[in-house]
Amino acid sequence: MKRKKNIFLGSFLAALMVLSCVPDSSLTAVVSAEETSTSSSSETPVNTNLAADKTVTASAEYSSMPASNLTDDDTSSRWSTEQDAVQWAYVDLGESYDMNYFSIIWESDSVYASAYNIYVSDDTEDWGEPAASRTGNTSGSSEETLDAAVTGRYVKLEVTEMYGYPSVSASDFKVMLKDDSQPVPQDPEENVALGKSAVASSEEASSVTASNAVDGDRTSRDSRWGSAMGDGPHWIYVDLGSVMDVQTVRIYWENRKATDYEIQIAEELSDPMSDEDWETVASFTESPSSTTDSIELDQVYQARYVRLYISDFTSTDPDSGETYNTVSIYEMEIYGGTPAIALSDIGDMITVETPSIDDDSLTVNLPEIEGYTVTYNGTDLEQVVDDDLTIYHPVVDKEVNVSFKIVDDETEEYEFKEIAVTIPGEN
Ligand SMILES: [Ca+2]
Ligand SMILES: [Ca+2]
Repeated sequence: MKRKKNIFLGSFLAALMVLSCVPDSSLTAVVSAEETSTSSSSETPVNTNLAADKTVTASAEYSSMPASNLTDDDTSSRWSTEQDAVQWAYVDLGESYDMNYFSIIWESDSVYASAYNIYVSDDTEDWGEPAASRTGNTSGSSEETLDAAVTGRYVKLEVTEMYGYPSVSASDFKVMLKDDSQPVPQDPEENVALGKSAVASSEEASSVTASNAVDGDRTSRDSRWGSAMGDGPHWIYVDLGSVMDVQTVRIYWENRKATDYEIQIAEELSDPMSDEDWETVASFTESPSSTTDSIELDQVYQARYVRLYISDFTSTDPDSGETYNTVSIYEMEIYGGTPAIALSDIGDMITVETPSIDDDSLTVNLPEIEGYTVTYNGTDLEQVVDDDLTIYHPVVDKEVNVSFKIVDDETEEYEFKEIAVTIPGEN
């Protein structure tokens, strides 16, 4: 184990001594030399799991429970040795980092290591003395916080005694440089709009307030924001509480009525708020292609406020044909990155247009999303709507279930989605 030296105090004293006897130019040289020599340890990101997705080498591992399960950020997968203690696993962080915190989630609350050591080293031969040692543990999860940070590339978890079951097993191992004075970094896949405050230009009724757009419910009609009756513009914005990364905005529209709308951002708002406060980062002059409207911005923006500004919309719903002069969304989500979309969410983007008696073919709208393939998969009544979407009008109205297959191109995972549609009869 290598203790981190108190470098900053050292360089400050050195600078003071130099300052008293030489011109300013020399001082600069001395300070930059010190900075260079300490650069490797100053780059450790704080409050970040340094072990995430890093390579793990273990003394033993069961084939279906490899040691890589320790660093996959998934507590449902675990490393198991199927061998008794003493066993170990070490993580290669890729480069040398400072660290002062370790956490381990063991197999369960009844199967855990009662004694273990954690070593930190820059090589895998000489581990030195443990950075942390524990005996008498009685918990399914363990945390170790050091008084002073240590530095190294390799971090070894050594289990010397198990409780509950003899073979060594754990589901998660995290390594961090914790600094409570610094904010926890934003998770790019977290919806940072969830539960934040939202403000709208108007609300149709007290049951469809702006806050319904950030309550986490994307599908319930009674958990939506609806504008007042009347032409636009209408808008709704979310206050994230502080300036955050913004790259993806997902709007879950009640219907596809908006025909001209923008995503706008602001770092701060005037009092009273003005249209001048807002910068437009995405704009659309057609209806969204699906009610789930995933808008990926051209870069990561910094913003505290994110606004959906709807300049214009049609009062008639292009899918159902119903006319109602408001615009409405179920939910607005904001992400710092570009998280994957759940297959079920893509299924929700498919729409089937209700045919009239004159239509001889069924119109389906399939979302086009990079990395996913959505295909029409037939119906449960091929004599009414066949494989080519041809309609054979029945004698009386018939409800047909139209099936779609949604595939994640990379993982080849798939899901089916069925949408019921009524085919008008001849009579
Ligand atoms: Ca795991
Ligand atoms: Ca909602």
